[in-house]
Amino acid sequence: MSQSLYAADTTAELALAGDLTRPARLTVPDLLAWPQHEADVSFECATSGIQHHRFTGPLLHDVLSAAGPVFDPARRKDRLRFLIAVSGADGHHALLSWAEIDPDFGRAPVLLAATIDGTPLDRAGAQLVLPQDRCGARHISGITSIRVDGGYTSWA
Ligand SMILES: Nc1nc2c(c(=O)[nH]1)N[C@H]1C(S)=C(S)[C@@H](COP(=O)(O)O)O[C@H]1N2
Ligand SMILES: [Mo]
Repeated sequence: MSQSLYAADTTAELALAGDLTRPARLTVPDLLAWPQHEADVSFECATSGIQHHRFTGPLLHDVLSAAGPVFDPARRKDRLRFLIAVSGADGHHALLSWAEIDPDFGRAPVLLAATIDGTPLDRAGAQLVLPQDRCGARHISGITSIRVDGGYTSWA
């Protein structure tokens, strides 16, 4: 295999899928097209103790909003039934609610990080960064898919 093919094969890509008008496949270089934010985070891991990292990348809210979630953006209540499912290449996954990252509700400054400690994540893939989390478990690395799901409409 040539070097160029090898390089292409190892550039990680993530799928934005689900209830979106503009589903997309994004690489880490694609994430640099959005306004970049920086977060210095400390989190605790049950197995490896306290970790410190500096991440940069766009806000998850900016990237998902650009993909056009199928709610009426003018109606705040319409957004409350939406979930965001984030999955890593190893199958690790977590759910966020849309309201958690929405500026009108939880306003969590969650990043879709493109660099960690100054190193681009082009090959490893984007990483979820939740500066508000005490525990590291939701800092999902090697993200392969983010699914937006507004199907939770069945409560009475
Ligand atoms: N893809 C993936 N991301 C993951 C995990 C995992 O198992 N798979 N573990 C999480 C947990 S439990 C912690 S504490 C942090 C660890 O971050 P570190 O590798 O910088 O210590 O990654 C999180 N992200
Ligand atoms: Mo952990």
